[in-house]
Amino acid sequence: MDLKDKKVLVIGSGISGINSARLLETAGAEVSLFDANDKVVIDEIKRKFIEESRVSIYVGELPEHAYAVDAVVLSPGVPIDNPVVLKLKEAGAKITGEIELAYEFGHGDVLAITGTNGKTTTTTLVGEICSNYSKIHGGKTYVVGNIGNPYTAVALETKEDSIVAAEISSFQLETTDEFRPRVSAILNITPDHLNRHYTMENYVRVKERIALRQKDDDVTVLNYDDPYTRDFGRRAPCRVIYFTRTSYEEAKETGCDVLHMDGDMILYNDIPVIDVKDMLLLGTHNYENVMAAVGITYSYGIPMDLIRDTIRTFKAVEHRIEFVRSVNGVDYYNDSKGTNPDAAIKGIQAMNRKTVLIGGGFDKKSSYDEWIDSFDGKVRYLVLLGQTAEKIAECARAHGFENIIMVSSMEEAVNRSYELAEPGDAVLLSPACASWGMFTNFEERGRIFKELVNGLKE
Ligand code: UMA
Repeated sequence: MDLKDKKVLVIGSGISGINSARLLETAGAEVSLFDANDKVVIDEIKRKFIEESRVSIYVGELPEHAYAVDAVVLSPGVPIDNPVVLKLKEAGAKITGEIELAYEFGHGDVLAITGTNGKTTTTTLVGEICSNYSKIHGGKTYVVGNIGNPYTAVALETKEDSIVAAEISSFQLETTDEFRPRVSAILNITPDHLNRHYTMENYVRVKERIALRQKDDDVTVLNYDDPYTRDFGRRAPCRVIYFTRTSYEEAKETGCDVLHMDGDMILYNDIPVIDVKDMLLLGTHNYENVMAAVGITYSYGIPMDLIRDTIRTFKAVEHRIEFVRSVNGVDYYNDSKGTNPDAAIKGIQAMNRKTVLIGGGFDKKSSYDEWIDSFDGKVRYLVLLGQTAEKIAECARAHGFENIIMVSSMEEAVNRSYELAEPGDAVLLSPACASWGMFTNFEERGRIFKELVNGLKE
C-alpha cells in the first residue's frame, strides 16, 4: 500500500489508534487522529508521539475540513456504522482497520485465531510453541492483536521468517479485506457482542471473515462440536482441520484431519499428542484450546515433539480462572476474562465446591439464563455490580435463585464475599459481562480484584 503523502485519518486514541498513526506516519502518510471522547486530553495524546510528529489531533467532534481524507483506519472499538464513519465513507474515503493496515505492512506468516472464547489461551499457547520453534530455526515470533498488543506496533519490525500469532476479535474482522492468514482458527461461536453486531447471523458472518481470503494451500482449524464452525467447514475456501471432544467418528467421515480425545489422550488422527493428565491447564474447554493449538502449529509444520513439550509446561493465562490466593480456607479466583455468559459458564463449571460468585458489568444485551442454569447448586451467593446487576438479579430470581447481594463497587464486592464465604469455599470473579463503564478493560478489573484480595486479612 503506497501511503506516501496520502491523507489518512485514524479513529480512536487507544493503543490501536496510536500505533496505527505511528505506523502511518513512518510510511509517509499525512496523518490525523480523532477521538470522539471530548474528555480525552490532546496534550496527553501528543506525548505518545515523537517530538517531530506532525499528526493532527481532534477530540469530541471532527471538524468539517477533516473529512477530506483518502483513507480511514478504525480502532477495533469503533463500529463500521458509526455516523462519523458513514459520513467519511460517503465523502469517498476508503474505510479500513488496524489489523488490515498492519497486515499490509507486515511480513512473515500469520497464524490467526478467533472465536467467542478461548482466543487468548490458544493464541498464547500457539505463540509459545512458535517462539520455541523460532529459537531453533531462526526468525522471531510475535504475539499480537486483541490479546492487548496491537499488530500495528510490530508490523514494520516483522521479516520474511517471522511468525505472527494473532488473536483477532469480531470487532477487528469487520474491517479486514486482504488479510490472509497462513492458518486460521475459529474456536467456537456463541452469543456475544450482539449490541455491536445486532444479530447472531451477522456475528457468525463476521467471524468467518478470518478465512475469507485464504486459498487451497492455507488451513483453517474449526470446532466440529460447534454447529456454526462445523457448518463453515463445508464452505471454507481452504483445507479444513477439525477438532472434536465428542464426535470423532462423525468428523472423520468429512475426510478432514481430526484432532480428538480418546479418554484422557488427545490425538491428531491416529498420532497420540498428549495425555491431559500431563498438562497444567485445567478444564475441558482448555482441552479444546490445546487441540486447536496443535492443529494450527502442526499443520504449519512444527514438529509434534516440540509442540508436546511446550504444552506440557504451559500455564493458565492471567485473568482466566486464575488462582489468586487462599484466605482463611477460601480460595479466590480471578476470571475477569469471563466477559460473556458463555465464558462465565466455563468459569463456574471449573469450580468443584460451593462458590461465592461475583458478576455483572457493562450491558452487551446478553441473555443470562444459561449462565444461571449452570450454577448447578454450587453458587452460595451471587454478588452483583455494574449496569447489568438488576437485569441479572431479575433473571436469577426467575430461575428460583434468591441469594443475591447487590454492591456498588469491586471493593464492596470483595469485602462482602469475604464475609459470606465459608472455609472450603471458592470466591470467583467471573462477571459474564464486559468491564466497560466501571473499568477501562477486563485486565484493569482483574488487577483491581487481585489487589483487593491480596489486601484481605487472614
Ligand atoms: N472511540 C471513538 N469512537 C468510537 C468508539 C471509540 O473515538 O465510536 C475511542 C474511545 O474514546 C477511546 C478509543 O476509541 O479513546 C478506544 O479504542 P478501542 O476501543 O479500539 O481500544 P484500544 O485501546 O485501541 O484497544 C483495542 C481493543 N479494544 C476493543 O476491541 C474494544 C482491545 O481489545 C485490544 O486488546 C487492542 O485494541 C489491541 O489490539 C480489548 C477488548 O475488550 C481487550 N476486546 C473485545 C473482547 O475481547 O471481547 C473485542
